[in-house]
Amino acid sequence: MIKGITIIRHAAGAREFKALSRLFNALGFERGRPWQTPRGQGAPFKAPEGRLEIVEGLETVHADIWIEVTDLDSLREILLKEKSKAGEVQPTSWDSRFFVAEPAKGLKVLFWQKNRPAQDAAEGELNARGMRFAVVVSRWNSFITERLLQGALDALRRSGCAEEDITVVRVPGAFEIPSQSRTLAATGKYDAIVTLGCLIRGETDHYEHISTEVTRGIGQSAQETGVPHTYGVLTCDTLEQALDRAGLKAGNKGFEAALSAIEMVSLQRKTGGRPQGKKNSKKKSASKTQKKVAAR
Ligand code: DLZ
Repeated sequence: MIKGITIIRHAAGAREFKALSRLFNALGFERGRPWQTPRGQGAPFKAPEGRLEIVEGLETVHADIWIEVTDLDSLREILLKEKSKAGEVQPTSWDSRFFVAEPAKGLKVLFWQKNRPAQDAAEGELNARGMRFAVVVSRWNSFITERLLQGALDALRRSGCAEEDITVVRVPGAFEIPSQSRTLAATGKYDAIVTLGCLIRGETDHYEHISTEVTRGIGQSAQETGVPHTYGVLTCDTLEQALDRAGLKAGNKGFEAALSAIEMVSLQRKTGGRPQGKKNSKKKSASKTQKKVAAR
């Protein structure tokens, strides 16, 4: 029933409103839709995750808002650069570090980050801000694939991906997914490709051939272009099974495929894949393989 949590901060005048909007934008929050009426204005900012936590007892630090972050030190640098008050980083008693900032008079914001053991394995994060995705979805069994698409879009938006960074491309059937995915990957415009389709065994005697070819083609496109592709193509025996995997009993495989895509982009950036920022928009940034593929 509950959809979200909103914390309202009344800015002390238009100047503070502008300064806070600028700062929160610089910190990496996704901007919501701003509003303005004769009585005032609002600038919403969204976080990938929201929590309401009720605390009793020993907690001594006071702040109006607590924000969990993935890179505490860079964030503090941004605040200092923006001439915001930011206290020293301190350890908590719960295996984390934090500092308190006061970006406007009387507004205390606590930023914290969980400690991770040094030997922790590299893994991707689920923040899609600044990442660009193409979603290739087939129309065959659209009753199912449109649900997968809604799941994928939901995952991307909730993870901070901006609307203009999502491109949806529809193809006739699952068989067409690999070639279109490859065309898109080769443009160099996307950080990852999410593939969505639905093959139902009962409806086709060449089910085995199509599903093998689709799976192989998607994998091959990923390997040859270097662009992560994730697999949200259902291969089911019955419509009922497909329905379960498109939002009923077994979750939504479109949502899962989109989350995997975000994680893979993040991981690729951490492990020396395509550099952040240079990604994609200019032809110059495409890898040699991508250029070769594009030229075919
Ligand atoms: C032909 C066909 C059949 C029989 N079944 C499916 C299916 O269950 N799911 C799907 O996505 N596509 C199916 N197709 C269409 C092929 O994927 C392809 O679009 C056509 O053969 C045209 O190349």
